[in-house]
Amino acid sequence: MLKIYEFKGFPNPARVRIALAEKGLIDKAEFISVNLLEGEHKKPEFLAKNPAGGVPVLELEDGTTIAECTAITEYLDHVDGKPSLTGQNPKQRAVIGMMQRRAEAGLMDAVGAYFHHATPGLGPNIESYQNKEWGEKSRERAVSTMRYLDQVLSSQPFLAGESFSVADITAFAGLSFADYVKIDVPSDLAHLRGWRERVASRPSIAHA
Ligand code: GTS
Repeated sequence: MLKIYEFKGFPNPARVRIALAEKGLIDKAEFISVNLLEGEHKKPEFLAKNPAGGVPVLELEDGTTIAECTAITEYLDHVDGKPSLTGQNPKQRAVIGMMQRRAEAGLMDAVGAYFHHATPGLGPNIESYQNKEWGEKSRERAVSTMRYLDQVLSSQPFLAGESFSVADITAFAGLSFADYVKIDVPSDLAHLRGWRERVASRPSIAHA
């Protein structure tokens, strides 16, 4: 059994739930809730699993703990020897890795910085340092990344080319996070909106 420490409904755990569903592994996973609002992720027991104090974390049967959605997805994608989300040859792997990182830094992490710095975030007990200016700057970065992704999608169906990949998972979860914090997708970004509808219709998204 794969143990996944997470908090259901939150954007980074959603990335791993989608990857699990894409790989047909949802039934092989046991989900263990770590209540972020009550600060469970800051307790020593959890910090021993992920010193960064964040979810999700994958724990393997031998006790190995793997944090970071990209690393978890890499593991899940290769466990059956048939990678479908992270690329099958050097060029695909490189392009997917590049687009994944652009979506992660420019959208998911930027929306996260807005949430933690320019809104109440996880509440006063968890948000011990807030920098509103950085939060607002990060909001701008998120919107400019939406514009960039729209441009990429003007000439190809998915962020890394012809096939759905982990880059699409990251961007999709990033847009859900943006919805939650009320950062709108600008109405003129038709390619991004069309892509979002296509991705939303994948069965794996229902597991997010
Ligand atoms: N880069 C990490 C990954 O890929 O897993 C991000 C992990 C992360 O920031 N998780 C958030 C968290 O645990 C949860 S989410 O709201 O982003 O989904 N945050 C705890 C905190 O104290 O900020």
